[in-house]
Amino acid sequence: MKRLSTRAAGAAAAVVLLTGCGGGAEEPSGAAASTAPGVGEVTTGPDGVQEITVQTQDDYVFVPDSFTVDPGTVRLTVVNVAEEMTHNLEFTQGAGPEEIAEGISLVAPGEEETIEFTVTEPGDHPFECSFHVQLGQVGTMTVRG
Ligand SMILES: [Cu+2]
Repeated sequence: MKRLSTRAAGAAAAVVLLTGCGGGAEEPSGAAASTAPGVGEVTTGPDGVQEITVQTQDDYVFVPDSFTVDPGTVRLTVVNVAEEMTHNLEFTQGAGPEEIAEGISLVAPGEEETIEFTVTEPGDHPFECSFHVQLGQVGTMTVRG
């Protein structure tokens, strides 16, 4: 991936002095990729099922990497907006208060996959992309008590 530097050195420093240096808020915490509408928002579908969409892209993060649901049925979609990277989402075995056998074994670039499962135990249910867990691609679904 190539990075373009748009910073002009030298003469521009004088301008910086005039305008102050507090305006560098253009890059929102490293998230270059835009997020699709509705991603990360837990909503309730017409059938009463909680719905959440998590996005993946050409890096090693889930967006969001944490979300909270109520006990009950959850419909989880992973939308992979990557151009090159394939991801998955599995609940980490033995890490949460209950086992969630359902998982998304593969989401190709540009694809999305949906699973549905039921949770009953409050607490943190860690999940991971098994391809990239060692690169830190993990997240947490919290079930309210
Ligand atoms: Cu991954």
